[in-house]
Amino acid sequence: MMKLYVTPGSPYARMARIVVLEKRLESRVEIVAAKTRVTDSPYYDINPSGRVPYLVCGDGTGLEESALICAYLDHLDGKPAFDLPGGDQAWEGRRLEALARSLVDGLSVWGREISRPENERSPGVIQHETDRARRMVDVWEREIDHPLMRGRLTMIHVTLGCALGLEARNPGVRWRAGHPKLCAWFEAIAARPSFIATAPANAR
Ligand SMILES: N[C@@H](CCC(=O)N[C@@H](CS)C(=O)NCC(=O)O)C(=O)O
Repeated sequence: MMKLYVTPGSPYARMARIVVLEKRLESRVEIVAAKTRVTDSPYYDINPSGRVPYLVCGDGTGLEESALICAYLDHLDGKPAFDLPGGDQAWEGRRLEALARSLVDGLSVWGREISRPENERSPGVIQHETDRARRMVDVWEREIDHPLMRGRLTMIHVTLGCALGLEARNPGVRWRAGHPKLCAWFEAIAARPSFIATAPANAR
């Protein structure tokens, strides 16, 4: 049995949880709640970086980084489903994945900031991430028409879906207004059972 360490609100951990469900790996991967961002958490003995997601494979090897963990899980059966396209579309796929990751990275910095006690928050960081997210959502309203975004589910979709899903965790993340195509795209992906089962709660 493998162990996947997660926190309920982490978008990165959510990507791995989605792959577990989409690939029907529930019986092979135990989901374990990790205690992150506290002094001396016992979790640091398991994963010294203290980050989630973290996958402990059957032989005890530990893997960090959502992209690596998702690829590992996806390849277990020898029939990967979420890999980016190859051939002519390879660079386009990687470009779009990077764009989705850039959005989730910025929203995560913002989310981390608002999870601090109020007197420790940086208004400058929050403003910077608010502005970045606004610009990037405008970009995504155009990119969402890209044929790759309308094709089979890949890590690009999973990453973007988890980024946009952060609206449930941060009331400042209001990406919907003025972005009807992105809204329609998101509604479809958010309705997948794997997305419903891993949807972040409002509580931080
Ligand atoms: N690049 C990493 C990012 C993982 C990450 O930043 N996870 C956050 C939760 S969203 C975390 O574990 N934070 C705990 C900490 O910083 O101590 C990935 O893709 O897996």
